[in-house]
Amino acid sequence: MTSVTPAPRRSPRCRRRTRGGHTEVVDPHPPDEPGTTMGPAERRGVLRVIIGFAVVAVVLPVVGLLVVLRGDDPAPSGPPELVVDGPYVTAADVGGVSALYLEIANGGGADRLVGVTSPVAGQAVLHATEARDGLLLMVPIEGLPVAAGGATSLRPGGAHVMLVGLTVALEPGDEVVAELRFERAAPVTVRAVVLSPAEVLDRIDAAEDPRP
Ligand SMILES: [Cu+2]
Repeated sequence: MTSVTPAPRRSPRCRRRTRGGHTEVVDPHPPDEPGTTMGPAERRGVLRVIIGFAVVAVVLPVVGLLVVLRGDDPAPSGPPELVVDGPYVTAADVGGVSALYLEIANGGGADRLVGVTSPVAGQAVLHATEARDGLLLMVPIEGLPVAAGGATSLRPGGAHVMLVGLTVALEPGDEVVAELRFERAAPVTVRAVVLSPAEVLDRIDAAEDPRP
């Protein structure tokens, strides 16, 4: 009798791979995973990829939409929230002219400095400084914007409040009261210290070269 030994059956999905010069058969069906071509680790890997794509496909457009709706640097709206800091004036003789400098920070909506009064001056005028033909000229301005979420500086060489017709001499160390009026915010009363010309120069140097 001739016995025929049947060839070992092999799953149709078996693959061959060559490793180190010999060929081995790889059965993609683990015994406990009938009908699937992936083991638990592979499935977790695929799931991670799918979840990753879902995050990219869903989350990124939502974030992008929020950025578009809010803008890159969203400015606060609503009422202005002003904080006036560091007010000072220059020393001057009675009848003379002085300048008021300060910083206005705004944590709220846009506003505008529209006027200043002070009991030590016959008139307080908002001035800007402009360069014309190589000269720095002071120019009266109607108002000074204080941007939403921004800050406005009144400083030597820039915008300032000109105190004209001083009713008293302003001596270094004295204090001058002034009231700032805004388009939207309530008036702000400041107490500005009188600085000598040398002290003003020190302030300018400190502002240009801030050190802790
Ligand atoms: Cu001026």
